[in-house]
Amino acid sequence: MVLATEMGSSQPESSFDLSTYLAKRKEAIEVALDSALPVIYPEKIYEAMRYSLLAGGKRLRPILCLASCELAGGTTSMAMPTACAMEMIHTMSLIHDDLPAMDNDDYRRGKLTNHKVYGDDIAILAGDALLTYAFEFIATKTENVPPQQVLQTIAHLGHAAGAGGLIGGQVVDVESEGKTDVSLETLNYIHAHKTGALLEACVVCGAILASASTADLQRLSRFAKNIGLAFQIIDDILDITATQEELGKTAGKDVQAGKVTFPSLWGIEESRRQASQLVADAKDQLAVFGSKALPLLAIADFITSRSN
Ligand code: GRG
Repeated sequence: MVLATEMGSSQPESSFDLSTYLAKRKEAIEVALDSALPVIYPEKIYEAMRYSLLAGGKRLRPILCLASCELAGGTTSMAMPTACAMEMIHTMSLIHDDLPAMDNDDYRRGKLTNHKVYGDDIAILAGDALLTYAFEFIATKTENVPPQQVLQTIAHLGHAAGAGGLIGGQVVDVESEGKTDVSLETLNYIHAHKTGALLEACVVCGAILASASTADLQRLSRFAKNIGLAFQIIDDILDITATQEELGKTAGKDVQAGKVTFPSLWGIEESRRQASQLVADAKDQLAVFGSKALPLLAIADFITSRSN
C-alpha cells in the first residue's frame, strides 16, 4: 500500500510506502519484545506474559513511539525500550479487559484469551507483571537519553496508565454498561482515557526521549489525541461491520451488550465522517515538521482505512 500523504496546503503531496514501513517496524518490535521477556522461575507467569505479549497485533503503539522519537530528532534505539513498554501495558489492558469480571471474552488476537488458557488468577497476575515490568524496562534499558527525559517519560506513562487515563476510562465504561442514556460527553471521556491516553503517551514519550521542545510536545499531543479518538470510532464501526476472523476477537459485542457507541449515536456514515475530520485535524498539527512527519501522517490515514 503506497499512501499519498498531504503535507499541509503549501507543500506538494509525497508518497510513502506505509506497508513496508509498518512491516519492517513490526519485525524489529517482535524481536525486541521476544528478547525483553525470557522465561525464568517461576516459569508459569513468564509463559503467561509471553503468551499474550507475543500473540501478534498491529504493534501500532510501539510503532507510533518510534516514529515520534525519530520525528523529534532521536533514534529508534533510544525509544525501543519505551516502545516495548507501551506494548506491555497495552497487552496488560487487553488481558484484564478480557477477564470475566470485565468484558468476558474468549478470543483475542485470533487466540484464546489469557484467562482461558492460564485461568483467571494467573491472567490477573500476568497483567500486573506486564504493567510493572514495563516501567522497570524503561528505567533499566533506556540508553543514550538524559535521565531527566527518562524520568519524564515514566511520569507521563504512569499518568496515562493510571486513574487519570486508562483505568479512569475503563471505570466510566464499566459504570456506563447497561445504560441507554450515555451522553456524547461521557462517551468522549471514556475513549479519550481508555484508548486515547496510551496512544497519546506513545507519541509524546517518543518525542520526550528525543528532548523535543514543549511546543512540539503539545503539537504531537494534539495530533495523538485526535487520532486516538478516530481510532476508537473506527473500532466501534469495525465491531459492527467486520467478522470475528478479521478482528481476531468476538465481533458484534457492543450491539449484543446494548452498549452506547459512536455509531449507535451517529450512525455508521456520520461516524466515518467524524473520524476522517479528526484525522484531518490531527494531520494539520504536523504541518510544521515537513517531510519528517511522513510516517506519522501515513499512520494517521491508516487508522481510518484499517480493517482490523
Ligand atoms: C490495570 C492499568 C490497568 C488497566 C486496566 C482493562 C483496562 C484497565 C482498560 C481497558 C483498555 C482497553 C482494552 C481499551 C481498548 C483499546 C483498544 C481499541 C484495543 C484494541 O487495540 P488494537 O486494535 O489491538 O491496537 P492489537 O491487537 O492490534 O494490538
